[in-house]
Amino acid sequence: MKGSPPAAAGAAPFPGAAPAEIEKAGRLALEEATSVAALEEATRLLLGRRSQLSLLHQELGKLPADERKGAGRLLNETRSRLEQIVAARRSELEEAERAERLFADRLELTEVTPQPLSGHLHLVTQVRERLEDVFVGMGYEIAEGPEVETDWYNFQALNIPLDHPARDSSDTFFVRVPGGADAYLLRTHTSPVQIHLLERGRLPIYAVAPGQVYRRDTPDATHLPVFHQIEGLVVDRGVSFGDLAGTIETFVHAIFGTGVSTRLRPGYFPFTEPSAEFEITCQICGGGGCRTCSGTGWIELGGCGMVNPPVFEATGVDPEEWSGFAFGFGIDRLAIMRHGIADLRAFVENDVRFLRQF
Ligand code: 2U9
Repeated sequence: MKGSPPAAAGAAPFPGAAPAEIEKAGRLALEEATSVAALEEATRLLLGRRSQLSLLHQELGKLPADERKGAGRLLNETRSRLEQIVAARRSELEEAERAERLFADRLELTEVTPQPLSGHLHLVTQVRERLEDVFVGMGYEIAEGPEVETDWYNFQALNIPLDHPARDSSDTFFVRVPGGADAYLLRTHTSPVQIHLLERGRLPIYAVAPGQVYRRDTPDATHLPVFHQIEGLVVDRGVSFGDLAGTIETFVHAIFGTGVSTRLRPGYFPFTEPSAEFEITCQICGGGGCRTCSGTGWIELGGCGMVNPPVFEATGVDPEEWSGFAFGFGIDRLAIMRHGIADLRAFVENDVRFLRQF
């Protein structure tokens, strides 16, 4: 601490502590004060009405007249030096306390830079791409087609009779196109894509058609009005039902692992004959039997069969020369089976807490 040097202890005429000693002790006390409050207390003791310095001042009158003036000056100078030190120390301590208060009152304004949220593909898209990879690996091409179709491609060419319940307006979304034909609709399956392929006439065909399809269903745990299918079509010379069974087993192993078995049960579809439903080992119980598989140990994945000759005839393919098989299943349904998801609606609710798990 800066300040004037202590006054030399003159031959002061005071009894008790001389002003020089008071000043020395006072400087020390002022330096040791570490807060404004402590400084005020030290100042009160040092310079206050009942301080030694004030008492000495009161004693001045008792001194002989010729000493009084010098002694008075000595006391005043001592007081004034100490007051300077108090002022300097006060501004130091006030500044320190202000800084401390500011620090304590500061607002935490540190900006937290959010991690950029990196999006990812929806689970259904991931499963679709995985399926595409598996089939491409088996030598299939990926085929796509329009989602708005005509009655011909969605029903007639597939041998679906006029009175088939699937044609009912309670099952199919019909589309009114201004100035267009009446019979536009949202495809109810991806089968029209294969009709386009057959009509194109470039044989043999090894293709899968994945995509979005539409049915007038009320959403519930196992139904969505917009869902995803993948259908396969193979047309070649001498294609057999055994080829179909082997193909199904191959892709089921690729998707679910070789520990999962497949089996076929008789079924019926207008576009395939014979037709079958294919089942895989229940993914919940591993085949032991549970509520999900009604105790059978098997769970249905999709349908399949040999292409029905009327479909070949409708598309200009000679059924005497060519034979083929087809299969189809729901991608969303496969995804919930693979990932143990209880309710299909989770796929369209867009709750990121659900979506980011996959
Ligand atoms: C052509 C010839 C035959 C495609 C097939 C199925 C059996 C089938 C359903 C499973 C569940 C659709 O998602 S799902 O509702 N599909 O059971 N689909 S055979 O047969 C075809 C397709 C096109 C020209």
